[in-house]
Amino acid sequence: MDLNQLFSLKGKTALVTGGAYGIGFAIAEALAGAGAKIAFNCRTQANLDKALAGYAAKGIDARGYIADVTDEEQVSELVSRIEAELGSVDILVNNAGIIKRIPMTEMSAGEFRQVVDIDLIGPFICAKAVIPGMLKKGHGKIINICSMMSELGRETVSAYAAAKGGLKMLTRNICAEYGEANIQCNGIGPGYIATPQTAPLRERQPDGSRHPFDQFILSKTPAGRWGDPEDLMGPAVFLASDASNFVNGHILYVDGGILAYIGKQP
Ligand code: NAP
Ligand code: GCO
Repeated sequence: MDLNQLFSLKGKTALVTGGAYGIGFAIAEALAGAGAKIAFNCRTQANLDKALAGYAAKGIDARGYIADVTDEEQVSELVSRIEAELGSVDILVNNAGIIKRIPMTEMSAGEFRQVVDIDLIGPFICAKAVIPGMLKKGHGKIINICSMMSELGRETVSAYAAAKGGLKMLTRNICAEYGEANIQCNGIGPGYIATPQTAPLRERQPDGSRHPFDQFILSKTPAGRWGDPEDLMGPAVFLASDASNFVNGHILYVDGGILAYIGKQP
């Protein structure tokens, strides 16, 4: 077996939702490095333009599209445009996501619904849009970006945890429903990663000290550091490649050991 071939994505078309920056951008860069053609979407032209410049600076000819993952029509149009320009989607990374950190009793149902719409229903809509093409081709890879909150609760993130817990089970259900068609659906569960989404949790205090949550996470992470988006590049290539053809319904946690650790004694 040629190991290089096993991990190669040459000739494959990948769609990374929310690939304008953060984890999505790093995963798209990794898939491009393994040979895939890259498509990504986000909601604003400004982020799209900035991302295209970022990809170009890395020598990646990514195609960017404005599409909201919660809008079935926009996603259907997105997938059709990718098919016309790059070929049908072989690899879908459901990465687009938001979080709202609000105590449950202060969170409106609308705010809860918005998080679930983007973080859980969006991945459903995108998977539903690409699976027909994967069935025609006789293969496909779907990677859902889950979270520590797929396993653990924490104060103020009820909607996010509910959505990410649901995304873990959606991953398993797509595996159950389409495994026989040679479609593998797995999840990546990042730990605490330094991106714009977690920037508020890492802000330096007025006295220059670390944010209390920053200190907390360091005490809960055996690796003793926050993750970088780059830490997710290898796991993403693995789950997008033939190297994982018998891995299905699995959530691969890339968390520096958080889920295995009770936490450093104060
Ligand atoms: P981020 O920096 O906030 O980036 C989120 C991306 O999603 C942006 O490109 C954003 O672009 C896009 N997006 C948001 N809502 C969208 C929508 N409705 N339709 C299309 N695109 C949308 O977040 P991140 O930290 O990179 O996280 C990426 C994923 O990893 C999320 O699912 C997050 O829950 C998950 N995750 C993050 C961490 C972490 O510690 N950072 C850990 C575990 C899991 P626009 O705003 O321009 O649309
Ligand atoms: C939070 C963080 C986390 C991370 C990630 C952990 O407020 O607790 O934003 O939710 O984003 O999901 O895996």
